[in-house]
Amino acid sequence: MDKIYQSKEEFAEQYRQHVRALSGKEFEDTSDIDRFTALAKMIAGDSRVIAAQTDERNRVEGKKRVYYFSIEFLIGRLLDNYLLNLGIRDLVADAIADMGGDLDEIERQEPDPALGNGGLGRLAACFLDSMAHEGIAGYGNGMRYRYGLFKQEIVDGRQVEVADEWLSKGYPWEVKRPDKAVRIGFGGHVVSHQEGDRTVFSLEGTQVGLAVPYDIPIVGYGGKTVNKLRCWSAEPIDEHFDLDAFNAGDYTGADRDRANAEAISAILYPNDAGEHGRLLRLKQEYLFVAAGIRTLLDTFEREHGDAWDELPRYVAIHTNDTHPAMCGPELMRILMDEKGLGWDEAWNIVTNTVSYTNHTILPEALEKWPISTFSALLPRVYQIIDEINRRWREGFDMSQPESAERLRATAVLWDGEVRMANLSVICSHSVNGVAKIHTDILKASTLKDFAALKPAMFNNKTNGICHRRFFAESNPTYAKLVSEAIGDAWLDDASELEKLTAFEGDDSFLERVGASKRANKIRLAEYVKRECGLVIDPNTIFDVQVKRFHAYKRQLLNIMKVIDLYNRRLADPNFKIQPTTFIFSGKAASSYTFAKEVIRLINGVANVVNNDPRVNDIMKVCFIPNFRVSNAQLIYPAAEISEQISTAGKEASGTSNMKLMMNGAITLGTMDGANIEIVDLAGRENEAIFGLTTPEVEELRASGQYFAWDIVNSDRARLGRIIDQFVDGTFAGLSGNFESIHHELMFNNDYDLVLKDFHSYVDTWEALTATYPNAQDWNRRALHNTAMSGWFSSDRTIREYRDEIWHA
Ligand code: NBG
Repeated sequence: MDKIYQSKEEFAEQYRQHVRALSGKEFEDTSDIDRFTALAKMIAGDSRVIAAQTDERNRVEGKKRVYYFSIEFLIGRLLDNYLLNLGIRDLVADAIADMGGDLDEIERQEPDPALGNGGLGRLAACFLDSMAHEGIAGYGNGMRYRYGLFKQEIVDGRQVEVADEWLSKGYPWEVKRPDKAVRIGFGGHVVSHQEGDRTVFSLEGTQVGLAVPYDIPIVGYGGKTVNKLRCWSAEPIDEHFDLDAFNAGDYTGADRDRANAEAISAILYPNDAGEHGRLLRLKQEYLFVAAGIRTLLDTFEREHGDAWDELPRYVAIHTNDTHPAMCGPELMRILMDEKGLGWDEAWNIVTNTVSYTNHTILPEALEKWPISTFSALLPRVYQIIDEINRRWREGFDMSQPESAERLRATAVLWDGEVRMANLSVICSHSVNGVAKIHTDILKASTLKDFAALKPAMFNNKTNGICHRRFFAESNPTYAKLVSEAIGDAWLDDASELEKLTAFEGDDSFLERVGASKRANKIRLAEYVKRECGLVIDPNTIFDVQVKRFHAYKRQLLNIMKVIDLYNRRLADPNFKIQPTTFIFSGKAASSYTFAKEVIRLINGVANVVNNDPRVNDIMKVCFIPNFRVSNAQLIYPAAEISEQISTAGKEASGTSNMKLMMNGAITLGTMDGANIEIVDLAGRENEAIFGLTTPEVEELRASGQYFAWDIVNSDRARLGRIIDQFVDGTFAGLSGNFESIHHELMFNNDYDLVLKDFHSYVDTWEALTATYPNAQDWNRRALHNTAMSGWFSSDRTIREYRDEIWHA
């Protein structure tokens, strides 16, 4: 690797200069935040030099450019990651130590931009890293929200949402590019005129706003490729500051235009947000799509002139879920209305350029917009969608018995709504799911009619994770051990990790694996002490479930297990529980009442269990507030049990399962999402699998023979007790009982089959934890999981996208 700094002296001299230029002070007199800002700006500057070289190389080689459109990018902190990717982390740490500073402390100053909700946004960020590592000319195209996902505080056990001011201290990685701003029109009406035999459409009377880009460098491991993430911010077109209003004391009125325009990029939508503010969401979707499409066409035109037929050869547009679904129609609009192409020619280009990843089968998450809203906001785009829909229907073979149903299922416009998933499929040449089972379900059910019509376009790309961030960077003690054993080629090529299997019989190595886990548990315990004032014991098993809160993810099942263990221990002091700390973390969408109640329940149970001297040396419940990339990186390395307990068939893939596996946790999970592939790779004997399978869930639901009351009545002693405790005051100390949870299970007939899987889950947990005292064997399974986890590197996933979808 060519390094940008050859010695720590060289680095230190430059760094001192940067600190001076930025703060006007000597390094010794600056605060850590000044030190961070100067260092990040310096590395960002260095990265931009490499970015320019990358651009030049791409241009000379005529590389295909991949534009990854995603309304979320959860990039996390960048400094440590970039130092690692540039191969200078140790050099910089040493140099700063010599200067009397502390790199870790400096790194902690970095804001953790919450520009995403969960797995989907983090996946997009892992993909950026891997595209840069693989030398792909890959560009992220997203939104720059002024307020990211809310900060979660816990008050009386409840989730309270607080605005996340991640930009308040500035963000040194980004550069604003006002020269690259794009005008975006909303509203207005479509007019047409004839040019020869061509009807030309245009918009009149639109309200125009500006999309202004901020670029963040994406530094690939090896330091050869630096790509770019471009995030768009909304601004008014010109300053309409009303001085008269201001002078009359109407300060808000004076700046109304700015406030209205900026509202579009003010907040990130939580993913279950429901109806409110939906118009704004649609504006966001159009803004980043239209701005991104404009930019990529400008670049193409600079390099290839008006050879539009060549677009699919030089450009791939990937749509991450349905939020960028307007990529197809918007590209049609520009090719036809501005570049003068006919429909068929433009359509051919669009469908060979655009591809789509589906991330969920949950019907409530498949976006739909009322036609009335959509057509008023985006009349020309709507008109094109209408024509796409018309042609789709026209081309339909109606002769088959299933044709009518198939047309209903695949139409873009139906029942007064625009169906974004169908639009995404129809505009694409490739549709992929994110784990084997998920793709199978898409083909067999969610998108089965498309799969019947166009089987070849469906393919699977099992998700992956950036192993450099989530292993090398997050778990330095374990990473060091691994590199001592097998060298450090695994940073570049995660499949190298498999060489660790040679150490599964090496007792002293296994002991060191255990020691590194212990060090990580101590590190997490210190964080928990600092953040929540709770003391947790690193000698206990760390049992971890960290992810968004959602009914199907069944955090409820997990906490019911804790209640059950607690009850049984109180009833019988000889009942043996392997001492365990039950760790939860995650946010619930602000409008998702049930998920928020589960958070409150977990904290209610924690309040009882943690304060009960009869049990609190063997069990503790710990809810870590405000789950985000930065604290996730402390949690995964400390985990010993990875809870992946969704109702089978519901979790498209999951990615925390992969991160936890790589860090040596054993999966306690259902046969769902990528858990299935974890089992395939590491062997069922090295995980703990329980519960109904997807076909069993489907069969049970279809049978109409599932009765929650029967299950509870068949086990009054344990299940019945827990159900009663939701409402009898046992856990009500912080903020009351949990009627809605009781109601969901008993009167809503337990949609997520929590009761059904309860015994199998608790039994499997008990069997798994009973093996914990045999530390060597536990460590062996942990090591085996790490060794087999290399396939889950997002480098592998991205190579599959590159070869099989983007052909880049
Ligand atoms: C989520 C799925 C996860 C999956 C991630 C990334 C959405 C809509 N879907 O199972 O629930 O791991 O996407 O693919 O956020």
